[in-house]
Amino acid sequence: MQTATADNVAATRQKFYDRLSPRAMAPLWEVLKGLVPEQPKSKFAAHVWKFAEARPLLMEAGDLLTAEEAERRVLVLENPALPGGSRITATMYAGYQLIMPGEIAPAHRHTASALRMVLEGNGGYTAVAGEKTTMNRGDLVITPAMTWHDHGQEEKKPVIWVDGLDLHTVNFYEAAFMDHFNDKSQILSKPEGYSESEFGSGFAPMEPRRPFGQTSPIFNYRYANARPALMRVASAGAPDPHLGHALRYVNPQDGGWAMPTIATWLTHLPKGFETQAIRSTDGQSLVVLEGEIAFDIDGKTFTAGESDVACVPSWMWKKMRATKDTVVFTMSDRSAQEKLGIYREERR
Ligand code: 1HN
Repeated sequence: MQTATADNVAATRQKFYDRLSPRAMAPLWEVLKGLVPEQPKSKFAAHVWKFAEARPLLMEAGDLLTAEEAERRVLVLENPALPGGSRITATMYAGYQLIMPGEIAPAHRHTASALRMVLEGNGGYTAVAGEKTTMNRGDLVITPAMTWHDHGQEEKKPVIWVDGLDLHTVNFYEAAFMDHFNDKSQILSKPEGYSESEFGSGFAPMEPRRPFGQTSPIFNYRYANARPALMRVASAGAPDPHLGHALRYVNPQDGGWAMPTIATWLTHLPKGFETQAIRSTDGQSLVVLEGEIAFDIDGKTFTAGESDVACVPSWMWKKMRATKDTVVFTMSDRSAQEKLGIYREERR
């Protein structure tokens, strides 16, 4: 009898809902719990992409089509929980990109901001906003929103890097624009190293200028500077129990993150060091530059070696153990979350 009554109630409510939907309305109480979870439960999976598997496939792609045909010849790192989504985490796109000798990836610009973590530089270059920079392993090269950029290689070896873009954030806001330049390469207006000299050597222009808005005016954070800095800092004290020895890339104009939507930092873990468990609301992607790491992500284990890429979705407990002296680059949506006031972390 009671069940019949419950069925009755359900049927009555459903009839009511059926009158709402043609009018583009819905009852909040049926969906509230899903809309406002008690804590984050990521739809994405932790994963590691092995460079040893990716590189031969990338070289095969090099035979299949030119960089010009492809516009960008990239193997997208797809989170295995969302095939076809072109996402590594909830908000970020990442991929391994290849430029073959003599190629140019033609100049374009878009609202999404990009970064490149260089794996094989070999004399290749990126040009951003009228300035060229030569790429070497470990360099962090930034393409601020809406700046012209093209890549090329005039030497005889391939160039490979990891791309990271905030494009799912931009697309979420339905705010994306893109333009193609009327030539393969943009016009260079500054000598190589100009931005680094003007903004990144303890100097700034006399008249304050923010050429890229909230994004750093330095667009190549060279590993040749970053690595010795990290190692010197590491040599002078014990690693942080949760972070290891970590330094973040800064915008010299305000001391904040180098990019408004993508936080970037470099971590050194000495061989044998294991971090304590930490979880945070940002979706992280890590590129191992040196050594090897054993990850424990929410109880699952993964290992990542040189040039491998790992992703750690939001709010999963993370521990890292260095099986060799290790340097890791991390990119995440933390800087965007901090600006929105929603970033949180917890440490054990
Ligand atoms: C892009 O502009 C690049 O410039 C790489 O190298 C990957 C993925 C989606 C949209 C634009 C690049 C990209 C991209």
